[in-house]
Amino acid sequence: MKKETHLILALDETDREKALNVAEEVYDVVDAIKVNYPLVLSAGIGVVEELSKLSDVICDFKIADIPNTNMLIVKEVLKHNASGIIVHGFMGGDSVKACVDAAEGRDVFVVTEMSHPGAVEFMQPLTDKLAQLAVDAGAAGVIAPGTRPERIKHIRDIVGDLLILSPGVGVQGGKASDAVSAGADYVIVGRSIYKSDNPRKTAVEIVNEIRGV
Ligand code: NUP
Repeated sequence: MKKETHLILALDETDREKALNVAEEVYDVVDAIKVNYPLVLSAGIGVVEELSKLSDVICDFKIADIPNTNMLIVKEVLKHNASGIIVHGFMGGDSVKACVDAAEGRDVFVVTEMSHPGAVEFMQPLTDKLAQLAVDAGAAGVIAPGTRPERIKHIRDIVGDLLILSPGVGVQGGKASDAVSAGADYVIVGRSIYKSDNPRKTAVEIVNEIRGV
């Protein structure tokens, strides 16, 4: 995945045509496009391959199953030309390792602590272990909360030079410059861009904010 603007678009728009229009508008100002279930369930998995013609695509499927099922999911996703995949870590090291092995060099990102308020209930007490698990399993990087920059700093101390991708910027309340200052390599932004009247202008503004750090 390139690292030019440090911005990843979260394309959760469920109208396929609108989603593709937004992607075409902003693909050259983002380093990757992240898709999640909302778009894939509405438009079909083929949308991953379509988007991959414009940009690296990360499949945010938060895989969380036994090793064999994880492996099967990753192999299916790769058939559609995804560059990366997001997995959960709480099933344990063997399940994450199965994803890393099946990814054949493509990027696997492990969620360490989610960006929404409820993540402090069950995830936060385990964040350190999940971050260490990502390192031990050979993941390319982790997902850390853009809504809590102090937690990004903390997670950076554990994961060393692994990539940190931080969602939660914009509508969820996080600030792109704060997340990057705290150690995020990329910020992930969805609604603030794809629901904007001018997605490209909004994306460029976020990129400029990041460049100011
Ligand atoms: O901790 C996380 N928080 C989060 O928002 C992990 C995620 N993968 N996400 C995803 O990032 C979320 O599912 C959505 O696709 C995107 C954020 O979108 P938005 O809040 O910027 O619209």
